[in-house]
Amino acid sequence: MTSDFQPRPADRFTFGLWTVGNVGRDPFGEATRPGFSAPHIVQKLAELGAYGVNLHDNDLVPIDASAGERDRLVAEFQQALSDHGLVVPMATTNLFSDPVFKDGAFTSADARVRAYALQKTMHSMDLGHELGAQTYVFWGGREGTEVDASGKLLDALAWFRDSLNFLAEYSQSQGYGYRFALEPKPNEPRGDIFFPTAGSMLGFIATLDQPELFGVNPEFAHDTMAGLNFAHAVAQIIDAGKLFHIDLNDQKPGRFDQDLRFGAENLKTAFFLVKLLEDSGYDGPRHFDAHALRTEDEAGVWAFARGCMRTYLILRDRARQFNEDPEIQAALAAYRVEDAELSSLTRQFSPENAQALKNRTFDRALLGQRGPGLEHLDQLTVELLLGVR
Ligand code: GLT
Ligand code: MN
Ligand code: MN
Repeated sequence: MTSDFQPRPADRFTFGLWTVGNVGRDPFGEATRPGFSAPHIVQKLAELGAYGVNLHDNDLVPIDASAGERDRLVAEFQQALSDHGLVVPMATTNLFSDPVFKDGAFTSADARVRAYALQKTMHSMDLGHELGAQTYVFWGGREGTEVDASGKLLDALAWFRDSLNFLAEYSQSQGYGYRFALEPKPNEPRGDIFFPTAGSMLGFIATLDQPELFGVNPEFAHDTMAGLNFAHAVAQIIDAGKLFHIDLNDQKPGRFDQDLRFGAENLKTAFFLVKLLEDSGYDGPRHFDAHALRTEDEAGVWAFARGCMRTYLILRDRARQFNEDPEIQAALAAYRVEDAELSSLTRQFSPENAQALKNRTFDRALLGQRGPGLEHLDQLTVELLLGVR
């Protein structure tokens, strides 16, 4: 392993066109920097050592583009990808910017809007396939409500399910072979977004016609906005075999959606997340769904992008160090108490195991007295992160 923390394509770092292309607009202020052309983004990301670039349909092709304009933009993008050796692992649809989607896309109460959302997504899936994407993300930014007087809560779930079932079959009928990754978020831009957490997505996936085609695209900032522990959410998704993609960034809890540079805010959670991803053998893209601060110019945008990747690599190296540190490993070993005989009783139910367990006497007071050593273990972790181990 090299320790220069220089990103390389083998690290599988990706950015969305919309991330480094973010122009710094917010609800109170106009753009603070110009956008970049897609070929320019491809060139810069390749120079920085990224592996790929992801996109919404309208990041590349304006919603009102003519067929000729579309073909020209796609061709220029493809040329840049091949010139600079970048791939497009993931594609998605913009179902949130245009006013037509102001009250939802797949969950709009207007059947015409729902049909248009399906049509737009099929065109976008065609584009993604043309560019080589194998993962298709659904982030339902407008799928939600401000007022539940709409009375559509149960209908919305059914409409969303019908849409995903339809699109999964479309992918198969076209031979696209997409895997779909559903992205939860609790709120913003809607007051309440449907499927606010990873757990709710996992529950919903089980109700689809072909659940094996669907997984989750969790985002660090989205769980953090809700005050949740992102590493815990990702662990549950991995346990379910559903980590199809991941959006890395950072966020202060309880704030508006900040999409900060990865590791900018919650370094410890970022460390445990990177350790979890690396230890679990996750081999998908590490996608940064973040953007440079609104204060920044173009140099700041590329400093942001480089920073996301470097921080990941540094944390990956710290995770390796954690796994190799004898004192930390000793503290971890001391934390766990194994008992082969008891484990053989609790691993699987049988009437005999149940009876043996009921007959057993436990010294509850003694068990309750044990100090597990977590203060020591956590301080060792902090010192490792601070670079003094
Ligand atoms: C938008 C959102 C992200 C989603 C993107 C995919 S678009 O930037 O904030 O969380 O992942 O649609
Ligand atoms: Mn995201
Ligand atoms: Mn976000």
